[in-house]
Amino acid sequence: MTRLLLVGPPGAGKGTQAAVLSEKLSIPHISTGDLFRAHIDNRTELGVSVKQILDSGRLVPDEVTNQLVIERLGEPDTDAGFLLDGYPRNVVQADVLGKYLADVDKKLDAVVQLHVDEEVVVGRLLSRGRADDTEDVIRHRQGVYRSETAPLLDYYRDILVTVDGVGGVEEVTERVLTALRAPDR
Ligand code: B4P
Repeated sequence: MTRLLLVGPPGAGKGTQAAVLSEKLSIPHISTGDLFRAHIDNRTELGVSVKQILDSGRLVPDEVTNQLVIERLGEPDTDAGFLLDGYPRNVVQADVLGKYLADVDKKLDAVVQLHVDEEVVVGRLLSRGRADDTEDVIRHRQGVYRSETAPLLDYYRDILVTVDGVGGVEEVTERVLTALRAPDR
């Protein structure tokens, strides 16, 4: 059983790596970004309320995000483990996750940081072209990452595994798997 978090700036390749890793490790991939975008596409009440937030690159309020994730973690497929991608994104969310896991007598195995320099991720996102991939919004999301999410690297320092996220997709996946298997971890 493997319980993992994937952390990195927007465009680091979290979604890309999570899709491959969840298949290789046979654990569900839970992406808060994907959950929000599915609500937006289906025009649910939640989707309507978060669309502007995603389009502007701000974070969705913690209560909304926490509830969505905790509900998802309550589904039976997570008994096999899980790979959380894009959550937690700040220390408040990390505290809520930690409390939830402690209540159900579970703990995280590792937090994988995909390390990619800001100029590289900005270039990647500009060529992806999602609705929230305009240069201003991308720069704003990088700022949110630095102020809100980067403190998690220290928060999780005891189980943090840092991997270079620059290179081909398969190459990066191999680096993550090798780092997770390292005996001194
Ligand atoms: P996310 O969906 O998490 O999106 P992201 O951080 O922009 O992208 P990611 O790092 O997954 O990059 P990807 O693999 O796609 O968040 C979107 C928004 O949702 C947030 O701004 C926020 O509003 C909201 N949100 C999400 N979670 C939240 C939370 N917990 N709390 C509050 N709000 C939340 O890769 C990017 C590009 O790079 C792709 O084009 C890809 O093809 C390319 N790429 C990937 N790997 C590559 C490689 N090795 N080499 C070259 N290109 C590569």
